Amino acid sequence: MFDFNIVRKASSDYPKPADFHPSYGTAGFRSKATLLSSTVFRCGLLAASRAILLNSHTGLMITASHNPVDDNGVKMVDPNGGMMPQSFEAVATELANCEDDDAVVAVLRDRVFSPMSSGSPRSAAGGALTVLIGHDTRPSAPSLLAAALAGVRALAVHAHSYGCVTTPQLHFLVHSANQIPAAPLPQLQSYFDVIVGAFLELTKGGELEAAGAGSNSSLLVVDCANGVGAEQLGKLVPALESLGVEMQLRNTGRGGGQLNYQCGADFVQKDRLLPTEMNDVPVGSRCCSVDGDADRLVYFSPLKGGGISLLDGDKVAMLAAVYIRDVMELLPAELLHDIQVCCVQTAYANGAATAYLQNILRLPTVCTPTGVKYLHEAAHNADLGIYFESNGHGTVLFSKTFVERLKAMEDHPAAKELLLLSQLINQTVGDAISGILLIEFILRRKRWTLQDWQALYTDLPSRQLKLQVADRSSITTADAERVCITPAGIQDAITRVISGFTHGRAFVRPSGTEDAVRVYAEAEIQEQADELARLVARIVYDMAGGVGPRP
Ligand code: G16
Repeated sequence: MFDFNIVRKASSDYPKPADFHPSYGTAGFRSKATLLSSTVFRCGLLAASRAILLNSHTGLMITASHNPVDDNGVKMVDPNGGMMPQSFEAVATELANCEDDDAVVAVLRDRVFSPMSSGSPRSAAGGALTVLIGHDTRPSAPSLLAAALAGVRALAVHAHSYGCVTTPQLHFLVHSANQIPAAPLPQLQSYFDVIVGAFLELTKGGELEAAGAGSNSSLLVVDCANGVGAEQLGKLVPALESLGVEMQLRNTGRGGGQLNYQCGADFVQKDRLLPTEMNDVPVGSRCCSVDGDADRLVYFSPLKGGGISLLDGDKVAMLAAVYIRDVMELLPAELLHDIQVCCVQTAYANGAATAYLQNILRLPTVCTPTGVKYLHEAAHNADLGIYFESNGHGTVLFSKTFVERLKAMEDHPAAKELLLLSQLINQTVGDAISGILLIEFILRRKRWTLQDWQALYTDLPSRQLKLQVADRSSITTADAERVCITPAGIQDAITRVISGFTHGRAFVRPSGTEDAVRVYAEAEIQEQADELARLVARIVYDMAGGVGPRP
């Protein structure tokens, strides 16, 4: 049985900075790294508590993903490899905001343990329960890792650090660790064994041709955002070579480049610019960018005269959907009886992507608020749930029922192919490594170039902006963030502006990872999308107390 006095004492080494009020956001806690020791310590306590209460291993990833290098954060992983349930977020915020050690103990005892354990928490007898921890490449990682370890150990739970791993690798490892009771913790290699193993099985036989024609068709240039992806992606080189793909890594962090600075999936998707250190990449080449913790992926191709042709998360979703539809058409009808396929998007999904899904692919679509935690849950409601945010975050989930049916017909080539896909595609969370293998496989299977893929549909021109306001929580939204509720009157003002633009659409929402309000606009031509975004940003600035220059 653990001892709350030990918790109280350990907590005193990690006092919360005065005037720091962290809140659980889109993907956990995120802030300037210098403020985060107490938060990470307390997340260690929380991860250990959930391990005890659920009698399972849990996980904790120290990362601020796409944010600047001086930020850091924590993502909490539940035993199934998914994110911590939303019902626990309020108590996480409460714990992170406790002003002193007694309050930490009180929240832990009364709010974390009591409601779930009917007053008597299970002990970590035998010490087998473990919190699996990973971190990205930020300089603040070692000190925050120490805080996390202290938090976990204060509850007499084991902690195991995997060191620098990607967020999806940590999710995968937590899921694996819980598959066989009392088995040793999985090695990182097991991740590659499953994902690369499925890729090699899918691509064996050598009948897949290099994607399209052209001297660069075998080359894939990967922008690693100077993040944790670089080292892990390097391990894919032999597998991709077997498919005739020469993978070149850029922005690996080894040349002194800064994490996420003018590179990475967020930069490429939002600014639609070529990442730094890639000016020599030939026009038309197949390129992709991952983010700082390698859970997002976007593809692109450098254009003549500058700029890029972007294939964002929407395009990845459509590629996956088209391919999976093709394979499913080969399956016997009885296997597909009652099988529900669904595609989950957010308000950021380009209008043309949604139209393609609904009118051409005729797939049911669901729109959720931003954040993988919402999309993942919605995708789980289908037997085959395809979800990708436009920013490149997403995956394809296969239900147990569907996998069981596929297994029962494994001799059928299409069933076998889908089964292998369910292993190649990380089932716990969006994964850039698994995504690259999936896309490279599909492009070759369909003998498509990036241009063929891009031609599935033409994006409506869009623009994203962000601005700072005095208090971003003054902006609240409804209807999957498509309607702004407060400040009072703001939606009417936005609607009035939109009505002046052909195919105009726009919305605003507070970011859950940065101190910013995000603005999205799309319209018939690029200049109009730019102008609509600017006008909507101006409304936010005027009605929500904008900070800095007026847009
Ligand atoms: C996180 C979430 C994503 C979300 C993104 C942006 O990504 O995991 O689901 O789309 O934040 O969130 P916001 O617009 O609220 O800042 P990441 O890659 O930073 O962990």
